Amino acid sequence: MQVQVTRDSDVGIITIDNPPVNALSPGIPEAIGEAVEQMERDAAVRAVVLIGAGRNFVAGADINELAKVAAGKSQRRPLLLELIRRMEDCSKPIVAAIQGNALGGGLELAMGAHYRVAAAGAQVGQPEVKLGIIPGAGGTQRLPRLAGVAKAVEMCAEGAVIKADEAVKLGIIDRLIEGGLLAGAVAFAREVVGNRAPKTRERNDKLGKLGTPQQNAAIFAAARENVRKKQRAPMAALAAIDAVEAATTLPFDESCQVEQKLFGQCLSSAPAGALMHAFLAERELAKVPGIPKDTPALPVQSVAVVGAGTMGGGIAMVFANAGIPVFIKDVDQAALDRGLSKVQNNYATSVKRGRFTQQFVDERLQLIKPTLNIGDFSAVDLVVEAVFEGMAFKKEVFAELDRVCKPGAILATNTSYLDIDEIASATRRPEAVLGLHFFSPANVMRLLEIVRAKATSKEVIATSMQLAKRIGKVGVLVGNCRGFVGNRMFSPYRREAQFLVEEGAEVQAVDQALYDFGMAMGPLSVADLAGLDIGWRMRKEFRHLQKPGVRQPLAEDRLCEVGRYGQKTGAGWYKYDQNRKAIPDPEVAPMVRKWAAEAGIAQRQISAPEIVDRCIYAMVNEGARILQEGIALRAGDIDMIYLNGYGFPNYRGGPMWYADTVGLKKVYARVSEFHQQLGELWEPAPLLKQLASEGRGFADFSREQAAIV
Ligand code: T1G
Repeated sequence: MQVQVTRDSDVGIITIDNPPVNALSPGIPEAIGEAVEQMERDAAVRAVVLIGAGRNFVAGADINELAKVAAGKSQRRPLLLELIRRMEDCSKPIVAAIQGNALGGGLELAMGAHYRVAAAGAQVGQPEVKLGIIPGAGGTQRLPRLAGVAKAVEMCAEGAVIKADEAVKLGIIDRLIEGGLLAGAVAFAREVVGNRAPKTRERNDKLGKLGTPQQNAAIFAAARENVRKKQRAPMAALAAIDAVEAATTLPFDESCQVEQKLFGQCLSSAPAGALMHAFLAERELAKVPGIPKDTPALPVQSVAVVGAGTMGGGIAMVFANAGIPVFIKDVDQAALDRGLSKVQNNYATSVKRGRFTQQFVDERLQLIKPTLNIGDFSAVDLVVEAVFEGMAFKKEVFAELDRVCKPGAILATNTSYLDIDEIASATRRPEAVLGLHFFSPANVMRLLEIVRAKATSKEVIATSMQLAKRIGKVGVLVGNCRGFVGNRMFSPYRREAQFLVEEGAEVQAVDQALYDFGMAMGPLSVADLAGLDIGWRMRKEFRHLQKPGVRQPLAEDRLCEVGRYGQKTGAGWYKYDQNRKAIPDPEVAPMVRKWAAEAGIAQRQISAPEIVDRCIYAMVNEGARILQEGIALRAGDIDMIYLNGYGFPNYRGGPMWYADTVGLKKVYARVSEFHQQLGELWEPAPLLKQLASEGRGFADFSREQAAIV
């Protein structure tokens, strides 16, 4: 039974028991409603406690179900809204007893009770906006009645959760319970027998006087300005503000209808579908065919990092921040000192910005142990190598690590594109070798590509997946190929951005089009940040592998030849001032025009939509190959890489989700068009062609693959 009814003498207890988080899945609101009816009828019951089983109260509506409604595959019935009203109308006092999370519909349910008590550490919030929707069961109406208009607007528009002690101060929670929550809640319920608090929907004292909208006008204006500034797709946040505003200007029933209407509009919007996909896809990552959740993981109590450069230092910070002691090694004292001073500077900045306290930083720095002696690594559980990219050198490092480290220690490389099987071949423990590909700055970026090589053992993969969580990263398991998933797809994206400029687009127009699409930065700005010389050097190194007759990037190589490497030399696609602020450089366009003329590249006007299609579909076409080759387990895994490591807008769900929403037929047609115009780099991926002809999407394909496994 997902909803249980018991009794402690004169107090009835309703327990919601729907693991893992007591989401309000179909059947649960109905069962709570029946339990309330039963309590109302039972003459022996004088008060009621509503509690969640396990660690949480209720994490809200079931997001799997909402996603179906958002996709038009299911109908929504406002059962929760009705249930909450019914609870408020109950003649006996109902006390919601909150432990863990009361979020979204969970908080709405609790606000339908007459009282709320909470265990220390509990938290409440209306995080719906993070899913592209607004509270849909009266949250925008009842929260301002408990917490006041300003706080309710903030909570509904920004989605942040708040801790129980703050919730007490705000009036959302009536009492903190020390000791056992259920016993405390039952005792509280006895105190209020015969003295039921007013229904939340009738508590109007914190709303200001109805009919005098000007008194809250400044709050709403400021909130709107704030979300427009902070959010690139503020539709849901603005709707949340509108709904709270309605609570202050209309009678409850009417303003509830406003909420319902806005909720429905948000739920059927593209951002809602994308954001719910992102929530669910992030949780799917842990599900790896053949590696069940209970696969034994190896203990990771100490770590070592080889290489104290920007990457190595950042990686050391990641482990230290998670409380894991970490050695950091470089070849000489000067390199080590440079690396450590960068780490110290990073921490100092975090203290200045209020992200960490000085004490936290001091403790973390204690955990970072610089060394020149690889012998210090003999007892560590994991080593992450972050030396410069060169196969011969990496193999030397791994051979040495293999000699020094204890049997069973995991040896990971942070390479961005080298073959991990070959690196593993330098050791006698290929089963313990894998890629842990952090993204720069490692202490900030959430993404971690976990690269599985041929021989990597299940235990090593399971350990790495769990470790990713522990160090606060989104770990995505990928296969071994050049550039893995992220960089392999980024390369055609960047290539097309460059080609577009060579064909006549303005540098700023390319960046602006992709920024407007939602990318955190335009591709040419990213190139300047990363350094144009990296690609230039790689192209020189691998020139012998280039197929004759296939178009190669030209402009960035030429920019490098004239000393424009990007931000690091003060100029690349843009000029940079002392603060590294990009300034459009009028010298660039004529240079590129000249190079293009020499290479016989025709010039033309290029529209913003074409810029977006060229760059994004180049990425998607490569993603389709990656998916078909099994380098990524699911389309959603690719999306998680792009959302967490490449600045892809979360409200578009990731490149593969975006392609599905456009429709693969359309995407395929456009890719085919580019293929005709631009040649073999645009050959449509076979999977894209197949799915387009079958009228299916990447998500459908991934679901079917999962079913086969
Ligand atoms: N629905 C369905 N499944 C959920 C869920 C939910 N609301 N919340 C969590 N899960 C699953 C999750 O997929 C995972 O599954 C497992 O629980 C553990 O989650 C009407 C419209 C509660 C803070 O946005 O923020 O209410 O992987 O890995 O780190 O107005 O989950 O085990 O199969 O995240 O301990 C609003 C979302 C919904 C809250 C726990 N609610 N959840 O974090 O574990 S909309 C939310 C969370 C709504 C109403 C509306 C977190 C958590 P699996 P986890 P965690």
